[in-house]
Amino acid sequence: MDLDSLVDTPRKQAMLGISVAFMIIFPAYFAVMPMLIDDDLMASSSGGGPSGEWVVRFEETSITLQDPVNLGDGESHDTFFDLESDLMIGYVQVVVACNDNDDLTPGFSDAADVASDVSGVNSGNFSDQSDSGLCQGDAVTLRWDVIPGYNGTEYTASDMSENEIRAQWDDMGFARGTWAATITADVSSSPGIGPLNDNDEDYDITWTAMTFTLSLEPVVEL
Ligand SMILES: [Ca+2]
Ligand SMILES: [Ca+2]
Repeated sequence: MDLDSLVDTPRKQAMLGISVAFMIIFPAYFAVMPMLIDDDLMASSSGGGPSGEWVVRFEETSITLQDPVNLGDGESHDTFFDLESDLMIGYVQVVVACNDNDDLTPGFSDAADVASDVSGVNSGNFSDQSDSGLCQGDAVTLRWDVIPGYNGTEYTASDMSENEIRAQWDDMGFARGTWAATITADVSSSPGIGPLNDNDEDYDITWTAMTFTLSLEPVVEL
């Protein structure tokens, strides 16, 4: 087949012209197309996700355990909080509340001494804490941040990918296990004898683990 037989009619000339045009246009199209696609979208296919602005929200659900106890002066109570969750855990805390209102005269408020035992908690390098406080509301609060800086407040992240944000709020599986604390009563009563004298106190012990799921919403500039 020689060139003349390919172009010996106007129709064949037109067909050849179209074929040549496509041979030129297609390679050019595929060479140029990647340059037209946003760099961030190309990066997403490799796993990093697009970087940009995100509204980060924490949809929180708390796990709580109430462990009320009545104690006399110097008596102790061990309290345990078995914690398991498939969700992320932001923090764990124990609050010991008491309200001493059974003294004949003011000025003899009872108190709570609280000391934790985190030896039964999986990993995380949590440190034991202890504190004392008067029975006028929340006497003692001990709190452990499972994820550093966690406060559950919505914010806007800039120049970060979805994966980077999720990594920042990953609890690494820490904080599961048995949290424990010992509460010791310090009952103070006004001088004198009699059945009306203050000789005990009610302590409300509340354990809380704040779990959450992340909600990420890209900020789209219109
Ligand atoms: Ca008292
Ligand atoms: Ca009391």
